[in-house]
Amino acid sequence: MKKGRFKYIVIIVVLIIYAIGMYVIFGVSEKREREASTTILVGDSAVWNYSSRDWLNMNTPQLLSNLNWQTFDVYIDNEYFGNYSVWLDDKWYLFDQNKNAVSYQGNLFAYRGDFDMDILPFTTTSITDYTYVRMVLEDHGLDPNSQFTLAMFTSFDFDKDGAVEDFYIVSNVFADGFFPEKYFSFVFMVDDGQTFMLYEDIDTNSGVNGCKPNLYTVADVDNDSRYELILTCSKYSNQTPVTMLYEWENQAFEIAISNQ
Ligand SMILES: [Ca+2]
Ligand SMILES: [Ca+2]
Repeated sequence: MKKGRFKYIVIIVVLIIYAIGMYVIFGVSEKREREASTTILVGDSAVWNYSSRDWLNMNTPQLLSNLNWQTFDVYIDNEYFGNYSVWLDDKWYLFDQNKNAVSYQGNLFAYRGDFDMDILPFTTTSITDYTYVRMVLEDHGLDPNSQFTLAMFTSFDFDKDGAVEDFYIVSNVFADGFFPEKYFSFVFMVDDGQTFMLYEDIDTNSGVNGCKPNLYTVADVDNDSRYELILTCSKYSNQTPVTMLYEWENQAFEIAISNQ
């Protein structure tokens, strides 16, 4: 065989191996994402449908009543609870196979879909190290020694690189016994000393317009092997909490869908 021809064969073989490698790395997860279809219930505040890579807010009585008696995989406070039929009235009610009511307490997250959803169990604890919280407050022109009505922390390996990321949830809304000049709520992630904001709200209004954020669910809701985050923000009154689904895109959090 001539040397030149051999060289071309080697290049072609290398290109084919490269193409297969790229397909395995990117194509498979993209294909899984494209084919994934699911309906998720986030407490009583949001029902979202995902299919053909599009999110839909299921917020009409017609769409919602179609879900009655359908079975969902149900999680309470991020722990698997069981496979139950759901029925919507003033809230989601659960029923077992014999249509016996199943009571629950805590944050409900449920899905039905054509794939097994990866849902990350996590718990939050009180913040002990306020270094990054003070930095964020200062960056926003707020008193770094502010008092809080909420100061929670959790850590998990969000980007699956083998090291945990830290998540901070802080707020001073609905203060009782102290009177902040400005009301604020922040939810942010710290990865390798860098801060990435999910939610920020600052209000000079002395009223009760603010909302208290909560990191609700961490799950790969579109089956592309990367986690998404669901955040709720509760108002002072009995209004439905603002509910947002965040994707991690190009080193930043983006809202994929919200119930508002
Ligand atoms: Ca990580
Ligand atoms: Ca995902």
